Amino acid sequence: MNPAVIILFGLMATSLLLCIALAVAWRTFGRERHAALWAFAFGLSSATWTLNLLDVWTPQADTPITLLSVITSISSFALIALGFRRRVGLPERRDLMIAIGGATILFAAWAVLYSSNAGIARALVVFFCSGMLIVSARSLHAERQGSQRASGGAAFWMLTLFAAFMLGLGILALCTSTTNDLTYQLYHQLLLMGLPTGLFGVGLFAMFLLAADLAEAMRQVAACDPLTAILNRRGFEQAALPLVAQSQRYGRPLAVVIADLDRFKTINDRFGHGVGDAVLQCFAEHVGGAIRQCDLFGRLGGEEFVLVLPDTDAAEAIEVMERVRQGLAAAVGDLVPSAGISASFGVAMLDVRGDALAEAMQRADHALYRSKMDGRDRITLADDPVVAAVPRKAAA
Ligand code: GH3
Ligand code: MG
Ligand code: MG
Repeated sequence: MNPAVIILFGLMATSLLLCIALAVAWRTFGRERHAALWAFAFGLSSATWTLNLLDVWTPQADTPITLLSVITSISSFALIALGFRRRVGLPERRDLMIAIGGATILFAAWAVLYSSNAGIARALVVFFCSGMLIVSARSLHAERQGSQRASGGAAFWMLTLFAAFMLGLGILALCTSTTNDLTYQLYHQLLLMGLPTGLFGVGLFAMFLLAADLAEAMRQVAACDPLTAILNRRGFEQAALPLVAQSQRYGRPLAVVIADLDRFKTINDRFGHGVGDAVLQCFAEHVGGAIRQCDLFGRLGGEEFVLVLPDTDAAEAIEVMERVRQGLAAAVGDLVPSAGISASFGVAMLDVRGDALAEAMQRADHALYRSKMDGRDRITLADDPVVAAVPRKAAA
């Protein structure tokens, strides 16, 4: 059998398998649109190889098959780029892509039908594909710059290399005219070696990105409290580790606060569990609005919350919590009568000489216990009697 047929059949089957794998990933990984776009792209890529296979078998139908394979390969690379842009939430610019893709197809068709130099048609298609790979790589670059979801480092470099390869191939294609010259032979061999490798790489990295995005989403779900949408104990403890390490490394102060709503059971009993839930959400929002972006805030469970305030000494931590305490009734608003809601706080400073977070949290918890014992609605600093015992009634 003709070796070209064997190679093309292998490429057609591989693209089809990637198309099926991406379609399955689309179905099982939450039906993300970019997964569907990538599945379509590899379906079209498989169609391109099938057309090339037909081209080898039926040399008499050369021109229509060439034109069709131009259309499928251009559409396939455009869909890959659209998928990458959509994945990171960039505007798809579909109109622009259709305009550039359509113009490339028209020019390539003109070159195939009317120009004596077939190299122009080849170069146009290869340049378009290279452009789409650059668009895809730029999307990953934007993601690496602007978000925590940066799983695409290797994919970025792979796409960039593939784009550079296609750019070089396009320049080489411009120098080809007949299929007999030496430049064409070189172009063809490089195309056969590089294009399948690159496409296979794109398919593999697309699958990897879908899996990595899913893993990231699962990590976020596992670290998040569903009721208040803030960190849960596990998420908080993980996120606090680097802050604690930094504080100990540079000897900077770090405050740990434990907050507990007072007589919350009574709120549930009097107003119902639904209102209790709403109060918890309001409290989380209220605290979230009072702290800085660099502060960490989580729910330990029930009506108990925890904060880590980096670069904050005890007086500053107490000041922030005092603002939270005093503004609580207004924040909870219409949910429960303002007299019925208050919170107690325990504040502890991390010992930068080697305290573990758990130890600081334990001391903050003891301080909280003292706040409760002393009448609630107050802030207590660990290892120190009441520092800011300002019951609301007295303050008013
Ligand atoms: P104290 O002032 O001593 O802290 O009293 P308390 O009533 O706040 O504390 P206690 O530990 O006796 O009760 C906590 C209540 O919080 C009991 C539980 O039903 C309620 N609770 C725990 N988790 C949730 C929740 O997710 N939603 C609601 N609505 N209530 C919750
Ligand atoms: Mg309580
Ligand atoms: Mg409690």
